[in-house]
Amino acid sequence: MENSDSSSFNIPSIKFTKLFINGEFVDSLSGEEFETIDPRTEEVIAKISEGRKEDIDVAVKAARHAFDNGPWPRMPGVQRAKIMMKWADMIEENIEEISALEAIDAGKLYSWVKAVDIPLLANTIRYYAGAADKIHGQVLKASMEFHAYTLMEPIGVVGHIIPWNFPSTMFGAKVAPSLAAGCTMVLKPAEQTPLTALFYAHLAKQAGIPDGVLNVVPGFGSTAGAALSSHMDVDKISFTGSTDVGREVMVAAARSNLKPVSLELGGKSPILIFDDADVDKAAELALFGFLFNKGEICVAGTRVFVQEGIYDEFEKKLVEKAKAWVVGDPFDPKSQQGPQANKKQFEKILSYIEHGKREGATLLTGGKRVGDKGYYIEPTIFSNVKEDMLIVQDEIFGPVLALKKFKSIEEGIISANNSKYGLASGIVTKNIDIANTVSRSIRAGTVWINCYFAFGDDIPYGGYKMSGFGRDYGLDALHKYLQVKSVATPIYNSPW
Ligand code: TXE
Repeated sequence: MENSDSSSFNIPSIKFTKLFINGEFVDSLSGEEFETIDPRTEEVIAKISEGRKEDIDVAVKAARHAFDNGPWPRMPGVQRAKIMMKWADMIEENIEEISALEAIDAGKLYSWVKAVDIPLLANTIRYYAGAADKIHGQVLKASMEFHAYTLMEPIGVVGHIIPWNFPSTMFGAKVAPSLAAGCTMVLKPAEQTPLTALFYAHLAKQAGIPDGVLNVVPGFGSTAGAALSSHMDVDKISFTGSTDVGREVMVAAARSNLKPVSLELGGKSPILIFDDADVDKAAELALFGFLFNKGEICVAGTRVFVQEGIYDEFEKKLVEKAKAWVVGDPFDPKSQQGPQANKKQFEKILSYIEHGKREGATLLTGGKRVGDKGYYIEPTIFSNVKEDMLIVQDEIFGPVLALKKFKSIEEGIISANNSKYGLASGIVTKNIDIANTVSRSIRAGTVWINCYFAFGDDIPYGGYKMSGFGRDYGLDALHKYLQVKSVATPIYNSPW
């Protein structure tokens, strides 16, 4: 592992720091602010207005009014699509500034955000814009002389709560399908990464999204987030974050107005590498699988099981590659891994690493912070792990991998499924029979065969088991924001 130099990138000034409610940037009612921190330097980037329960109330009221009386849910889908397309173009026109904001707020690689995250967000908006005029119900073959059909109606006011690891792509995954469906919404970004969501809100207004349709209220989970999930006038909550908070959100939804909830939660995804794999390619895949976005991705492949015939060679190659991986400033084009997004995360990862050492796993490489400023951590690989160790069971959400040998296909499948989570999984083999058997046996929402992180706007994505339920992306996500109304009428003057 090398440490790259810091570059002298021109950081943009921060233009938007207030709550975005009913088409305006406004101070929070309490006048309180919180700091958003640059994880490269541990210094304050900006002070952000802190939304609390009373601000959520105002935002929900604006969204309610826009839903009940405004043009958005009533306009033809093609018109919503036109506005959304314009918004997507405007996001791409501002890609450099947005990418820089994302890099300083979340410690993400600038070049990657610019090449992948922001274009993906723009395309997500376009994908759902394309669906906005294709939302329709069915004509039903009804018994007893009724003519019946279904209408697909927008679910209403949606509350979105998103995390800090993919602030832009998560924003797109939630906002785009709900906008296309004709919903109005209040989005609470993570307190660690509020900058890009506010920028998108500003552009949404310029693009023509009517006031009150998209409201963005930065704030903390226990105040603003809890107020949103327990609000009596919010019709649906879409949440991405930790499993513990997901449970709280569901309880709050049940205790208030029984609003439907979708949860995209934690993961501890397995990758099974079989004896027939190309060892070098498999090591490359596994390396990227646990180090992409510094391991701060819920589908990270953090449990890698390698069949015994190639285990030793694989381990050697993987460790070599991890040692050559470049950790450094996210604006430096040589960097492959920036700082962890925030202090809490940084400390959590280091404490898991210490725990792994104490539990008796073998530390093959890494295990320490990099430098003495910024939240940088070495790529860390443990071998000789037992499956009940915390480093094998818990989501660490950092650049930490648990490596284990397996013998038979059956043993590999049992190990892969030995987790409370079920978000994603990977299989590396040239044998179609193995690929088919294993992909049907793994209890996870996604199986990647001979690839990893194969995301797409049209590929639904979400969890089994305690990784949550409901899907982001694909038309499945659009349907989360629609509800079915059945309409029936007699065909002729029936006795009914
Ligand atoms: O998550 P939280 P944290 C996992 C990952 C990480 C751990 C903790 O393992 O290390 O969670 O991260 C809002 N009511 N993931 O503490 O708290 C909060 O403000 C309503 C996996 O940051 O779940 C933020 O907007 N909302 C994950 C969002 O929930 C509440 C991504 C997520 O924060 C709330 C992030 C409450 N009571 C973390 N408390 C993934 N699935 O990708 C907090 N929030």
